[in-house]
Amino acid sequence: MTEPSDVGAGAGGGVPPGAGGPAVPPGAGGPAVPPGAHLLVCGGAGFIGSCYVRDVLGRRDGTRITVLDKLTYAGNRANLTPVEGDPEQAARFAFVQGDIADPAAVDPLVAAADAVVDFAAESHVDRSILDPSAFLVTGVIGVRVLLEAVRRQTDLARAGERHDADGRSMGAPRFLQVSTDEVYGSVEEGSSREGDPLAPRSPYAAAKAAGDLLVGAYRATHDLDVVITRGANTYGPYQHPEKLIPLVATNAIDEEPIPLYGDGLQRRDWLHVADHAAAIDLALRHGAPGGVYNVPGGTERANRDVVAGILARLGRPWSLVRSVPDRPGHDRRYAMDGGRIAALGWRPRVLFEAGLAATVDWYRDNEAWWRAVRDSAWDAYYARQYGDRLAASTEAERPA
Ligand code: NAD
Ligand code: TDX
Repeated sequence: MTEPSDVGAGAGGGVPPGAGGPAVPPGAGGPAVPPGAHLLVCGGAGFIGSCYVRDVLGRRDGTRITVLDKLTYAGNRANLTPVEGDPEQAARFAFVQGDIADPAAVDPLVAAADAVVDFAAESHVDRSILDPSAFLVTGVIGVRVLLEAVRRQTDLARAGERHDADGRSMGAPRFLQVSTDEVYGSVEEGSSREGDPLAPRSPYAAAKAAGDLLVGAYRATHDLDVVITRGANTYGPYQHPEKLIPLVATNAIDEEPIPLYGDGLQRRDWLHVADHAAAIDLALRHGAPGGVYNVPGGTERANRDVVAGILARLGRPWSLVRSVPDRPGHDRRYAMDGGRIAALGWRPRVLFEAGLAATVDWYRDNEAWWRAVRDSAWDAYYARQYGDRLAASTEAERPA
């Protein structure tokens, strides 16, 4: 049965069940994407994508992964070193540097894949405020290029003309778009459900919402086998130091000022990266065709309290924290209902306080990783984003 929170049928409507896709609804049989499948993982050298690749290949269930990644400032081959340094995993892994907005790069890779998981995006809200161009190229044109490739392969499969390199028949590829809680906009109270209207408020969130709408359009128009996940604020090892938790940890290690936007009472729902990756994999394999799945962390915290927790772990004083002018259009709160992903059998496993402590320890123990990321381009970004703000900063009020 369809549900109002599925994509592709207009506001609030249901979606007819997929006619040609290989996917089955949860509980109705085997997984839509079985172990041993060949996955194309776009954006797999980034923070969440690389965790997904490490975790899925680490299961050693025969799954093969090809990563397509442009290696923007946020993409980092070092995030995949654990995979490439393990001969058994390396044999099931391939890396292609390329752009999801480039059909010449995308088409042959989608042709060889059983499923496509799209993590590729420009992912930092502050950078989208400075310059949204790349957000739109990747988030709109790039998603369209992927969907067009999936559409062509779906047409071939429906005609019985899709084959692998050994001539074996292949079904239509499933496409999973990794989206975000930010598409719902700021949620003053309660929690967003999958069927709620999209109300993005930053250029980043608007680009992500546009991607979601395109996925829905290709579902409605071409009956593609698509799934969307909308994850909460994610944290853990290998996150680029531009984001709040690693920024605070790395600045605190160096005893540098820590910029806290506005009053620091904005609230985020924190989700450990391993839990996020597990939810994406579950939705890929067992999600309903056309299904949308919120992935909440279940751990709502004010920014100020998160910062205090990091400082306590590192034994650094609150006096490092500076209240800086607020982010324009700053969303006050995100919160999502997670009933649908829970019904598939997912629960977050990492408790926030334990996950935060382990993450801070990882940054303390892996300085070489983040110091290499903080190159001259980082210095230029940091000066542009924080120079004037820190100059105008005031003492930040301590949490109670
Ligand atoms: P990230 O910035 O760490 O990684 C993005 C990756 O995509 C990088 O490896 C980058 O090189 C690659 N990329 C960017 N543009 C590309 C293009 N045009 N073609 C190919 N590769 C390209 O981001 P992340 O935090 O790992 O986020 C991954 C996905 O999850 C994004 O779609 C993001 O919107 C979504 N998301 C992130 C969070 C979060 O808190 N970080 C929460 C919910 C959803
Ligand atoms: O220097 C800072 N000071 C500060 O107070 C930074 C970088 C952030 N903040 C605040 C802004 C937010 O309220 O901390 C909160 C978290 O900020 P980010 O780490 O930039 O994340 P956010 O804007 O909430 O978006 C994140 O979660 C949803 C990811 O970056 C997105 O990719 C994801 O979709």
